[in-house]
Amino acid sequence: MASDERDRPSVFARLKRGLFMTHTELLSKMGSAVKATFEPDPAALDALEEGLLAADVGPTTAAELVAAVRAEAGRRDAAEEDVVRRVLKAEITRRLSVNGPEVAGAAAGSPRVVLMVGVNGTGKTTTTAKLAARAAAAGKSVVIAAADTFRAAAVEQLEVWATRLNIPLVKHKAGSDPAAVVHDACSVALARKADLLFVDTAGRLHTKHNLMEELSKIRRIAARSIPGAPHEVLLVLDAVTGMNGIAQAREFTKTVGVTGLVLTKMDGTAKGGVILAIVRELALPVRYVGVGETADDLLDFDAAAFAGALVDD
Ligand SMILES: Nc1nc2c(ncn2[C@@H]2O[C@H](COP(=O)(O)OP(=O)(O)O)[C@@H](O)[C@H]2O)c(=O)[nH]1
Ligand SMILES: [Mg+2]
Repeated sequence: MASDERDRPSVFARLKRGLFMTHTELLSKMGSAVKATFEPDPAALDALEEGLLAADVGPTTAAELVAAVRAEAGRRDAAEEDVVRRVLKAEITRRLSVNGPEVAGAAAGSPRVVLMVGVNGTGKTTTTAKLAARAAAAGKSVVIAAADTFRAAAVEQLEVWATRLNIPLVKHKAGSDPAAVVHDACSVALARKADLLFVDTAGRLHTKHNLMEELSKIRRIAARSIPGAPHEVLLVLDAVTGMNGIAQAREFTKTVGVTGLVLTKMDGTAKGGVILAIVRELALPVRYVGVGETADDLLDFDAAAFAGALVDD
């Protein structure tokens, strides 16, 4: 976690608020899963599996988590009340602790470039602004590139954020080549000796091939201007639509070299368990979780804290 100790309770509380529905449902199923201390109750284990499925962890993960609980609860020396909770927490934490591809550091004195990708409406622009805001608040020098040139509204949306946050924004007019925006933004970031350059991109679906080509070109242009860029590629996924977006997500991971995930809209109707299904599918680490629409509503992802928020009282 980048935030200091004093921030921890509030971060945890906000994560827990976001997961409240999932948490409550799961707890109600979890309670009776193991009645006798070392005698798992099959009906209760079925109820637990149902609860996990309702939390959107996916059928494979649900079955495996129940199997883990059954195995542990069946051990004669597992004479503890909270065996279900303990096993679930450990298993969920382990499954979410994915290393993912190595994230390159920026060369000394050159900006670190973070590329935001994903399909339309997942929260790329909002997350770009949130990340820029938190970096600026931490005293970093930040530049934003409006490389979603597909719609004029996209540039305007980012401009509103940039103005409010007082962060320099590099933009061209709608319809121009996004790689040219990135080229300019790299020059601006270098000239300002910025620490970070965040690149917002377009996410339209109907021209998937062009979009992927466009992202490849953005990558090439960034790498030509700044060594090692983009240092990080964050795939932004909407937790509400969850697994529906997984096919497209795989497309991005194949073609643009995603280094990590951002799961947005965890404050809404999303079932928290979907993170387990997504991480299992994409084998990429979750870096951030979006829990609202304001600049503050972004949490660093912490596997153990997430597991705790899901299954602790
Ligand atoms: N509740 C909630 N809304 C979000 C979150 N992240 C983004 N949004 C909203 O989702 C909508 C689409 O976000 P946007 O950043 O424009 O998505 P983009 O098309 O990927 O750039 C906007 O109305 C955002 O305010 C989040 O974490 N929680
Ligand atoms: Mg956008």
